[in-house]
Amino acid sequence: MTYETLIVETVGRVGLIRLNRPKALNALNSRLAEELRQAFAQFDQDDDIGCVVITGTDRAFAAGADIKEMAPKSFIDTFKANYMANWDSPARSRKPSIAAVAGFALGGGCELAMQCDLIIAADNAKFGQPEITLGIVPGLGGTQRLTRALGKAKAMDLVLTGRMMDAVEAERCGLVSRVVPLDKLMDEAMKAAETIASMWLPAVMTAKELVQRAHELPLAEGLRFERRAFHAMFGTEGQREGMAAFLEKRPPRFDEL
Ligand code: CO8
Repeated sequence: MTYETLIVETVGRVGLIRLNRPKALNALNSRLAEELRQAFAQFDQDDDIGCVVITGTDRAFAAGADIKEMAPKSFIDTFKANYMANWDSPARSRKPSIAAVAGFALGGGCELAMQCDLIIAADNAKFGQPEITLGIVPGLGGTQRLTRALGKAKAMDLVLTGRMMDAVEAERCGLVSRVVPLDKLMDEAMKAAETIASMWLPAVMTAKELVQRAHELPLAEGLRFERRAFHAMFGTEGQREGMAAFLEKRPPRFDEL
């Protein structure tokens, strides 16, 4: 598969996707969304991939959906094509993903990062939902995932004013799991991805699904669902190997299962 808007590679058990439209600050267009769908599908099907990292450049993770592509569209164009309905590859993927964010993560860029399971930010990262300044509203989770992640006060502030917040504020309010110096960003993200990818994949996929459900289910249902998944783990070779390794004081050999 040849990609035009992405650079896609495999590093050990980690799938690495670099957004590659640097002249447009990695603005997300339909081509890029389709290529992301294909890259995620490829990694999802590959048993040797345990985690995916998405990143951009030092200047921009992604400065939003491509305004040049969007500007001429009418309501009927977007409605008939169900525009952006398939721009949710990281959220759909059953494998975990990490957004390694440097520079701008705005609009669709912030929404793409939020679809990933962890955001690791460089100290120059800037997050925001500036759609309101373009006369529109967020369309891919900027009012929904952001509000669940940060709460109403901060989400309203960002969505209604369109202002940007820096990495320190983003970490303080829970959008970002770690902030690191720019020159350490990829090391940190790849190390985290390698750690995740070294675990037993079915347990990792189940853990991701459980945390995702926490946003969707009432607490009692979520707890029941979690307990059932926990019970199911005892029918797996991952549980046998993980616990045997602990008792035998050796590292688990999940890669041999
Ligand atoms: N779309 C298209 N081109 C862009 C975008 C964009 N979102 N952002 C930057 N560019 C282009 C500029 O047009 C410019 O190109 P050119 O050199 O050909 O004029 C180039 O990138 C460099 O940009 P600037 O010269 O503007 O760079 P500055 O450092 O002066 O400013 C900013 C950087 C602040 C990031 C500025 O470019 C900016 O404000 N960009 C737009 C940010 C924005 O409004 N984003 C939200 C877009 S709407 C949206 O995302 C809706 C999401 C819906 C769901 C999406 C699902 C994934």
